[in-house]
Amino acid sequence: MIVAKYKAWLGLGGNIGDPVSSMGLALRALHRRSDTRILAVSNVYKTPPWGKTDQAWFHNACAEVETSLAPEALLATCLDIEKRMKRQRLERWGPRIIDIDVLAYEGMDKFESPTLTLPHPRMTERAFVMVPLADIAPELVVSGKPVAEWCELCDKSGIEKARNDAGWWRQAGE
Ligand code: PH2
Ligand code: MG
Ligand code: MG
Repeated sequence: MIVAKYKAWLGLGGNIGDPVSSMGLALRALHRRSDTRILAVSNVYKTPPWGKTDQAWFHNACAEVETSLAPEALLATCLDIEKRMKRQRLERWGPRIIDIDVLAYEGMDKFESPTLTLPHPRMTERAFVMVPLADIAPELVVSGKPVAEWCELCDKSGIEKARNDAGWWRQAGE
């Protein structure tokens, strides 16, 4: 059977525990699935908290995946991984061990359902999304502009590169 495959872009982040190893764990869980594989992963950035500022700094990264899951099924898969990693949802924009967001999906310039909005709301204003996304998809057009251009327009103050080894998300020996 021929299964259609699409590219999608994910944003990952966290500010409790060891977010870099949590993001690695989440990416490996996606890569192990037969319906999804990781094509590219950004550097990791340390980023000031956005929205709710009285909390620890985050680590953020983005990934490009190839998947046969439809957008909502991909989101459900990401949320299931968050749940298995014991993410607790206490307050909007509050501290979390892992957050996995579907940012964009090939061929879906605009998509709105009860569970998912694409592109991810406000992503183009958020440097913690656009800086890592520009590492792996500078030419991807989101809301009418390439990611690299949105990235130029963002307030990047405070953002620092934390990991730039391409395989940071893999486990030793993999
Ligand atoms: N996620 C949020 C709210 N604020 N700030 C940073 N720096 N990084 C995040 O991933 C983040 C945030 C809600 O998802
Ligand atoms: Mg989320
Ligand atoms: Mg989020």
